[in-house]
Amino acid sequence: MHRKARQTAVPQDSAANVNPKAYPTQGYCIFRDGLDPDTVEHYRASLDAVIAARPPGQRLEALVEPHVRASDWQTWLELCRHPRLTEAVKATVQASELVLLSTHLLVKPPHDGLAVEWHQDNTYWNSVDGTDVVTVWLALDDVDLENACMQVIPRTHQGFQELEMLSTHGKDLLGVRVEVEDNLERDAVPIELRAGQFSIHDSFVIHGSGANTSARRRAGCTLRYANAATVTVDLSKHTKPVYYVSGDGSHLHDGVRDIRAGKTLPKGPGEHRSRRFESKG
Ligand SMILES: O=C(O)CCC(=O)C(=O)O
Repeated sequence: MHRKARQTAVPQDSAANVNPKAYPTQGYCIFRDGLDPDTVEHYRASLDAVIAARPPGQRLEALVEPHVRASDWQTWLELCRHPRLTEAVKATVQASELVLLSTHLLVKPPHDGLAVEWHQDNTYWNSVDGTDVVTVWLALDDVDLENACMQVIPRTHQGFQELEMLSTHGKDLLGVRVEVEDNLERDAVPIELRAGQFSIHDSFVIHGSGANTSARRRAGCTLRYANAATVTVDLSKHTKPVYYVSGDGSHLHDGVRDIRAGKTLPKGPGEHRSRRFESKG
């Protein structure tokens, strides 16, 4: 599974440069004009602090919800409402009402970074009802096939089918996978990015990544957003706070935290009630 590493420069002008207009058909798009270098450096330093503070033995792939769990959670919550990201999501899903559902620092250490088998994201979120849900994959390191960047199989979101999840019984991050035939796997596109660049993918598109056997770390931050006008979130089942990051207030529901531009961040980070990934030692 997954295309193997090759030595390559990050392509700036290739089939992987899908723009937001193509998102509805392709199921993903790329933003080369990402965060500015100072902001990226700021987040790389915050990532180093999160890594240094993690419990002994915790895997780097398991650094979930930094906007709730990190000691500098405000830094990560600011990222969730960073205008470069929220404007890109709005342009991609053609929506002005947005909520932030979750974040994850998905860091693969050199030499033994875990694979993420082919999967769809929507199948994990029983608190979320609707199809307008996307993931921003923000590169904090330069990522390419050599250090096991994410790969996407274009157009597999079409029809919004929920594929069966099978157990992997293997040493991978999720422990589950969907079946992908060879002729489909051949279409996989590596999402090669420089630090600060980002992609956006649909929650139904099939994606994953190989093990990182290279000598380079592979760090990214995923941020999941939903169109608040078309997606409902059951707050009693959602295991972390939901944040309203953009809109005119018409879809700001009770219990959702309002952090639109100009609003003061909440005094506390709220609660994270899931133990998923914690056994990954
Ligand atoms: O980081 C990866 O390789 C996979 C990321 C992923 O599965 C996701 O963002 O949904």
